[in-house]
Amino acid sequence: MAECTLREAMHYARTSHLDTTCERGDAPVLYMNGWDVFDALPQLWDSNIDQIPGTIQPLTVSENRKLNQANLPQASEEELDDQMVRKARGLCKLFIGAVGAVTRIHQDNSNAHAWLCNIRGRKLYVLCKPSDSSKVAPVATSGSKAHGTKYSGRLDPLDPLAQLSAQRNGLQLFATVLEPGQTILAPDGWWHYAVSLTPTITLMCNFWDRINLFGLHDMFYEHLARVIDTARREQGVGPKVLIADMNATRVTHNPPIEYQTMHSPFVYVRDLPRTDANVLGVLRPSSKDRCIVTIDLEVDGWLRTAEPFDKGQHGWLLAHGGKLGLGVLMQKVSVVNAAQQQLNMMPPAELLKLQKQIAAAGLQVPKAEQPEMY
Ligand SMILES: O=C(O)CCC(=O)C(=O)O
Repeated sequence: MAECTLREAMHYARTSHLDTTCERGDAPVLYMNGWDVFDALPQLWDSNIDQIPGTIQPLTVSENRKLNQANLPQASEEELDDQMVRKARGLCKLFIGAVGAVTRIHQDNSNAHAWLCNIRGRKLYVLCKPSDSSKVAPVATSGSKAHGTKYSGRLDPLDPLAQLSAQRNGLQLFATVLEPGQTILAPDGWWHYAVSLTPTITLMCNFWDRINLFGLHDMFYEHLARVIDTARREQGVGPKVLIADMNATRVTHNPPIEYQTMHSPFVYVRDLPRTDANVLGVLRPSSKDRCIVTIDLEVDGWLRTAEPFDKGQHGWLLAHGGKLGLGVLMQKVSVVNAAQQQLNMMPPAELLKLQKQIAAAGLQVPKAEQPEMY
């Protein structure tokens, strides 16, 4: 990361190709890549900037507003308006590229679509289909970021050998040179690569419509999970760091069993069975405030999702956080169903008798432990 003024960055982008330092390999080509221009200069923001003419209906702002209202109802309308403007403008980034400045092939985070508008200069873009992912040789970068990319590929589309092997593997490369004033759309999951052929200025904006809205939800809940996680830790009420003892009791479930979340509004999915591990994402209630997850392996209080979570990684969920003061987060659906079934199958007279006995004893019908809400 290099620090410089905007004027210096512009000067560098305009002139760096005039000497041969980079060409000789004596210095890398620097790229001002993904500058939060509208956060830095909010006076330049105009709510029309992130609009897309035509049939695409971006839902980024309206859906974010709904998610905020549902999950953070204490915010006032003005606060919400302000947050939405910040959100929208934070998704638009500026790129100032010298000749040869490259953005390696990658997929955008959170299933976002992106439009990239070339304001100045000419840029070569190479795109590959999501279904060709394995041929792009994806490497997941560590952790997950709020913006930018989590998935980059090893493929260098300009390397003649890579082109040959792409041809042999049946990998389709879609290439175009973007002229000033032209915009390219990289839909959710499409791999994209860019190289500046002349000095360039590009505006990029991530957005979501009805096709990839789930990605926006994931991003929202993941962010919320992180904020809460951090706050809990800072206040000392969060989960203690628990290093998973991989020799601890392991139980394999074959066939896998189903659990449902008890935890509202979501449960974290971590990449390791440790409370301080990366949050891969969150499981959201899909219906009636609950979501069902299938589990194949248990290590102490941790459950591994049977289905790979978030682009191929298995996620770990805390099943019973009693020891950690977290309360019960998950419960076995099979157990709940079995108890319910017993009650359902009981003849009405017997059921009434049971209820009377319970009431006479001053007991309550046992309920699942109430989850801690956060
Ligand atoms: O350098 C570029 O123009 C591409 C930027 C890009 O692909 C991105 O930010 O997702």
